[in-house]
Amino acid sequence: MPQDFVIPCHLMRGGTSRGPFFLARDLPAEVTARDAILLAAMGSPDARQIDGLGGADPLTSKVGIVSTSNAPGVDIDFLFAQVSIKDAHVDTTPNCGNMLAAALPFAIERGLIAAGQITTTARVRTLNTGTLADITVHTPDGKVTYAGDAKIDGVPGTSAPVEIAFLETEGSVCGTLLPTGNVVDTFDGVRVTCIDNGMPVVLMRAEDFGVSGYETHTELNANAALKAKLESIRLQAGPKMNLGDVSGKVVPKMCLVSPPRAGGALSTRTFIPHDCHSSIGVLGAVTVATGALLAGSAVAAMNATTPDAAGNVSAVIEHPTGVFTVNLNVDAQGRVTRAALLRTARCIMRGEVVIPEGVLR
Ligand code: NQM
Repeated sequence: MPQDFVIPCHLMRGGTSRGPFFLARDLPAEVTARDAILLAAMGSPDARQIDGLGGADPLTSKVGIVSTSNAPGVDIDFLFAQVSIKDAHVDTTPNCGNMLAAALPFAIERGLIAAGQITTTARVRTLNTGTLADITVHTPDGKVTYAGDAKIDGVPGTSAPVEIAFLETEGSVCGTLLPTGNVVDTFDGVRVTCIDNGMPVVLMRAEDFGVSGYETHTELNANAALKAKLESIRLQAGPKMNLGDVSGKVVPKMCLVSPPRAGGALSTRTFIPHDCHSSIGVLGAVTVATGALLAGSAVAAMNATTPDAAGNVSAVIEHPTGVFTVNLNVDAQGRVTRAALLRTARCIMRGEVVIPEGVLR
């Protein structure tokens, strides 16, 4: 008789992303078998993800996998999986700071972490890259609360704050901050900065592509000629950033930068990498802020902020639906040593995902 796979799962919003969260022990350890389950759970490959939990958008085709950590000083491990919508492909190369925001609430709900009486802080390692972050959530009376006054652009309403402080993010995926060895490279005649401070990103000036950089993400998503130009540069930059052939990968992200126009440090439109983000990724924002502070970078001249004498700078990154504030600490050599930011999270559903045998591909 055909058997269903029935796997405990919470559907969580983390920042401006959403997806199912699993305990690692509830999924197969073997990667091919695990990915088959994740694809079936999300309803991929299918443009509408009609037969699964995916929301037919890269920001809602994401999965979080959480376990207790055995690394010294680390409380929990978080593995992020970007599930392709149209292809039978799961990418665990990059981080996702948005989904990371839901990892600690989920770990507390599933009993991996004992909650404090007011707040709970835990050190979380993102297994994709080894990146460490100290995360604090609100836990009045020893229970996670999602209700609160914190507001992030891209999410309606307010929620309890989730504070994330990344400790060392340089070269997370590419090995070094400037993986091509240059502050500026030129591809197809366009000056770019290839950089990784938590997320591999190619920084470019919007004006070099004949756009203002203030278009809506929907307008940019309809611009096929622009997308083709960006993909050509991405395919050349990827191997030079130690990422190999990136044709099937979701990194590097492609970020168009223009001068700020809402009082921020600069304005961005980020392709992740083929769709324009409706806001900006978390580690994407950390990396963009780092690149903007870098002397001589392709977009440095557009940056309207500088660190104070103690090396602190609050970089307000403008994006299509508002702003994202990243608080950076910069050392005497100009190296970013810490990045703190605010997210929110929510548990949307607690239950089980059911996968009939015939759905596994
Ligand atoms: O950059 C989108 C998101 C992300 C990733 C993406 C992210 C990050 O908004 O840390 O959060 O760049 O694919 O969830």
